[in-house]
Amino acid sequence: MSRLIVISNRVQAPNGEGAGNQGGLAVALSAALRESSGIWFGWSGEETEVFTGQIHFQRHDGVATATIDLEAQDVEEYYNGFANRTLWPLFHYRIDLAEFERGFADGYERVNARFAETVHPLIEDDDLIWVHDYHLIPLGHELRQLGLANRIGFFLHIPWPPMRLLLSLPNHRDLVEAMFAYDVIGFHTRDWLESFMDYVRAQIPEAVIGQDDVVRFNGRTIRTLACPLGIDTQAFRAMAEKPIARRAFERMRISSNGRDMIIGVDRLDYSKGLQERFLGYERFLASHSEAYGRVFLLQIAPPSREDVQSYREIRTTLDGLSGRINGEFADVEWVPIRYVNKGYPRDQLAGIYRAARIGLVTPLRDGMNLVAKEYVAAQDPEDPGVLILSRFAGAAEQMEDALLVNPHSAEDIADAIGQALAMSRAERRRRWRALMDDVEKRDVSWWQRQFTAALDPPFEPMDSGAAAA
Ligand code: GDG
Repeated sequence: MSRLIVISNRVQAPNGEGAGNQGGLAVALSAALRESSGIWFGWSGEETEVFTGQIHFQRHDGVATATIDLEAQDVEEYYNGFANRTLWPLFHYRIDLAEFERGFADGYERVNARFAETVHPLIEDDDLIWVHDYHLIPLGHELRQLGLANRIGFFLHIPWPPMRLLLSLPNHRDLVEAMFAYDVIGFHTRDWLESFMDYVRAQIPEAVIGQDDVVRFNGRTIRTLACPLGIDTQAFRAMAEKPIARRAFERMRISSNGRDMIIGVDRLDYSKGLQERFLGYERFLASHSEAYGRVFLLQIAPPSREDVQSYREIRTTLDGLSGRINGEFADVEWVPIRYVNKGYPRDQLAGIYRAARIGLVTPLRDGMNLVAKEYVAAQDPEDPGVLILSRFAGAAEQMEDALLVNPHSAEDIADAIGQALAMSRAERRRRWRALMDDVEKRDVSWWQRQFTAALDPPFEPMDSGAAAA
């Protein structure tokens, strides 16, 4: 078995919080790393005066990690800059928020080169390399420049934008061409994969797109695939049954006081459609006076990326909007929105999800969205809640039994809330079963196996050109 080297911006190795209390991705990657005696490499999250390339080796719960510190300028240009102010908005179709600065692009290139130079000596001949996400798109190319011949895969956790949007990125072709250094490129959905292929077809005519989504370029063969990330379903279900989750469930039931709870859980990020969600809920209240005092929305929104201006702005907007809606509809015994700007431990979240009649997951654009899957996994099979899900989340491709909505339409959201509250138990159970079957089948281990099997195929697919010769 080849050793696996996982490379991502930040390392999320086990933190000793106990089974299930760790995000599914960290659990699955940690399991694969343990099994192959691999290493997880990334940025420590710390800053240093001058970049030294010094690696901090640690071991967490049997997982070896290797981290490096970055200079303040690296963090500003690579992380807050190109990753979070250029690529994140652009790839989430928010060209209005994307900032294009040469300094950001230079910092991005510099840090990717630093990652490559630092990790390179750790890599042995038979290792499989698995690079994650938009922070590190050119890393494979940087590693090839250093002469690395190993199999290298890349998985993108966010959407791939439509070609016409990507054209607004200076040097867009360099970014995409660099991806041909990988052997495997994975996306969550067919949609994102097809947008990638559209770009390649139109902008890189030298690349040949063959059958089964294979791209040939400059003598290299790159396999692309749609491989939806799942959650650690079993662990999450087990966690929802544990005493801490049960206590959180009971506390929510008591504090709900017989009212139906609608739950939203999202990082405070403009891609999550929180403003539009609040407006949709407001529309529901405005047209359903019978719901006054009988329903409330609990929105948990831990702040993120507070160094970036657009994230500070969304916080101000939501403070104002939740205040306005509460001011308009609340009475002395009822507040329609509980808006909470902090995070909760996963086991408590599981209990809170279970207590909610509706899971309201309405991102404007999302690579996948794991909250939708967690909400489903936490439900009581006898009396499950209803998932309302944005059509524009990658998860919608697999979750057609949710109530799918256009997150930009307040009317759509309002109608879906009304429909969910009125839904019979039989229909709730039917929809939940269908959703849960897939959440169980395509869980995070399934995803990890699919990707690593593509990266490390049991035999090389026969090249038709070579076979003819
Ligand atoms: C990116 C892509 C893709 C949230 N609040 C708390 C908390 N969370 C956890 C959730 C969930 C995770 O964070 C969020 O995952 P999402 O998938 O919903 O969204 P992003 O963070 O934007 O992730 C996304 C994902 O990468 C994986 O590929 O699905 O499309 O944008 O697990 O539960 N966890 C805790 N407390 C909180 O308050 N403990």
